[in-house]
Amino acid sequence: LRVLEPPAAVVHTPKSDVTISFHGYEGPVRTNLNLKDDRPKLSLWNILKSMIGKDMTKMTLPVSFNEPTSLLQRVAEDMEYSELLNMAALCPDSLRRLVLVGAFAASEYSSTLLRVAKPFNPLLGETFEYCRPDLKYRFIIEQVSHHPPIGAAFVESDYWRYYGESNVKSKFYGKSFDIRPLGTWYLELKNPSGQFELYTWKKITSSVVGIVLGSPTIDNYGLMEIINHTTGEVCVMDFKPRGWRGTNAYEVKGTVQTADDTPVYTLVGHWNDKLVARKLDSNQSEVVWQAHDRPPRPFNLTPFAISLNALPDSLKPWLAPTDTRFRPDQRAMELGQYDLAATEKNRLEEKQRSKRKAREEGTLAEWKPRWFQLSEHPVTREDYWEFTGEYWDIREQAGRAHLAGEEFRWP
Ligand code: CLR
Repeated sequence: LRVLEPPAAVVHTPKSDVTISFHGYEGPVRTNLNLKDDRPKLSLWNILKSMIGKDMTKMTLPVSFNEPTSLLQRVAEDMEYSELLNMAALCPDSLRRLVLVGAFAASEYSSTLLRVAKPFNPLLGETFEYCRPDLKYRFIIEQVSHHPPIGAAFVESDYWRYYGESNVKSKFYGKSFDIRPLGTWYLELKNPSGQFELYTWKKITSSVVGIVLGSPTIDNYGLMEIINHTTGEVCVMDFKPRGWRGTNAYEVKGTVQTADDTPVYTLVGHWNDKLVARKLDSNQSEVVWQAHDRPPRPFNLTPFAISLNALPDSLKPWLAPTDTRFRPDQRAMELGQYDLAATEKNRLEEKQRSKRKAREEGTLAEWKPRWFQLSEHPVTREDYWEFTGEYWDIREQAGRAHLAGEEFRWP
């Protein structure tokens, strides 16, 4: 087996309009938290057993079951292996591109390992942006609906755009707590001939299992189908449920096939470790994705996840006031101040409730998403949240005004 190195050519020249909004991200990337994870060890089953049949939005849990991330940031975690998309964009063979895109879609699950904790629920209109000048992409997500909770995201780079909605249905069955994502994810990839191709897929089920036995862990299972709408080629991956005694834990078995269903590659491995692509006619195989190391971190966060909530002074002038990084409850949690986190969380949720009531009573203007609008997707014809593109321009104005000592109000 040989491990695939990202080709040097990935170091491309970014378009100026992409670079412009990297302001504030000049500093080093944060990869650790100075925090002793001394949450009280409570039995999950004792807390949950009265909540069978409920969904996550109807459960009130002690804050010690939270982790210092938000659901918006959990979506940003999808970008940890964005290099796979750069590699796909440079690959002249469409089926191999699909291997790499499939590996990217599966890589999104590696960070869920050992993360039995609840991310903070975003407030309506909460946003989260994340830019990586070194990796040349920028990410933006907005909480566009509260009931049901929906986050609309848009990521762009020179060679690809990735967008979709995070909208999950959850239910506690007693034995397991299942989270079923509903939205479609879209990838527009510029291939080496300069043509944009559209790929789509839906996420599989995430589940907390082992609750009754007192050893809760995360499983991910289901069939994932990644379609290249431009060529009709498909990558199908089967994420096996952990199974009795964990025999099939983390297992992924997939194939990449032509538009007339002829398998050309197999893509197999484990979502917590690596994926190997094998070309069927030549029997050659290679590791296409390898999970990053997981050094011990508070809350079992990945170093990448820890980078998301960092708030260096250089970044403050550029951020929207709605950015997750400004949430006091989540910040308190990150600093290990769990009581403060709990009271602040209640305060914010109360405030949101009274606003919602005022809107229902007509004393407060109806709320509309600020950076996304509901549209019909030109290819799939499904409803989707279209990014208006405005966010980065306003951010630029805000940051410049701020540095010039002028007043600026985010619209
Ligand atoms: C899965 C990938 C999706 C986005 C997404 C949304 C909700 C997340 C889920 C992911 C992973 C599992 C998750 C869930 C919300 C709650 C659940 C974090 C990231 C945890 C494990 C539930 C813990 C509940 C107990 C502590 C009670 O694109």
